[in-house]
Amino acid sequence: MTRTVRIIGAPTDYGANRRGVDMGPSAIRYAGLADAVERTGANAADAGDLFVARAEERDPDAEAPAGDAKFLREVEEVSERLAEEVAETVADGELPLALGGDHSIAIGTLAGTGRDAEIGAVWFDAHGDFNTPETSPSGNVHGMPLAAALGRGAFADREWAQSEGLREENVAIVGLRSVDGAEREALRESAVTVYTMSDIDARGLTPVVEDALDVATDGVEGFHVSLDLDWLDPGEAPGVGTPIRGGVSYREAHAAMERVAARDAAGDAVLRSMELVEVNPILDEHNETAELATELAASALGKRIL
Ligand code: EXY
Ligand code: MN
Ligand code: MN
Ligand code: MN
Repeated sequence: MTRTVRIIGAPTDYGANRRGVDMGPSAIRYAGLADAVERTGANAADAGDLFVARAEERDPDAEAPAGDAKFLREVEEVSERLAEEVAETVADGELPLALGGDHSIAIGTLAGTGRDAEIGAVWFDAHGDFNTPETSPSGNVHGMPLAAALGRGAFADREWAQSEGLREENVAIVGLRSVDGAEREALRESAVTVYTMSDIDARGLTPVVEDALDVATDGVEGFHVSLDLDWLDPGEAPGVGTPIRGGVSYREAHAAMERVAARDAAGDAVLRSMELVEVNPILDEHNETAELATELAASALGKRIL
């Protein structure tokens, strides 16, 4: 039976401090996502964009009170809406493909995709996204979604932020190269598996991604792929809000997504959901980061060169 991929836009920048990332869903659609999905043989359905309220006073550079997170209430609203949409999509037997928006949308996708099943996740990112309000140097929630989904720190008291079916043992971060002090300690003592860029340098991309997929599929029903475009080198993906030099190449990113597709096809634990985040079109010359996101999604969904 032909798979239906349901595109869900989450046009939010509440988790970041760079305006423009809320236009990510439009930029990715404009880059031809639906056609790219259909060329993999899947049906593409577009659920449109979630409603995201505009805060009257929106000063993204406003300092968060120490030990707090900026716009957490707004992030909660978006997360709850997105979790509903994702959970319903999965219940309908479709594959949710969420479009950010900053990486705080992962709180909603993971809450939705992990609501009724044990899941794993591969987190492709330059960053750990493992801060909590207490440890964050910026107060920006896009640096916290993985910690939130796993109920770390202050998120232990916030049901809405947690992904019921996700356990640290089934999470693998791939591509880490920028991490904060307390965040590094938290990652070290957690059961999350971290593959840094140094691991990729030493072992090569494919063995690392295969190991990460082993972690994310071990004993679970399905896995989530969270693709932060700042995982790639800024030379390939300039349109991101927090670029960090020394990322993966264009081909390495496609190789990773092709391994995702191969694992999904193997059928033990299927690709249950995916998101493309941190695309900020105003930081781009010719929408190339959105185009890259579209191509990578197609590779993850089974597009082949030959
Ligand atoms: N670790 C820094 C912070 O927490 O503010 C930077 C986080 C950037 C997060 C981007 C989405 O990956
Ligand atoms: Mn439905
Ligand atoms: Mn991220
Ligand atoms: Mn990142």
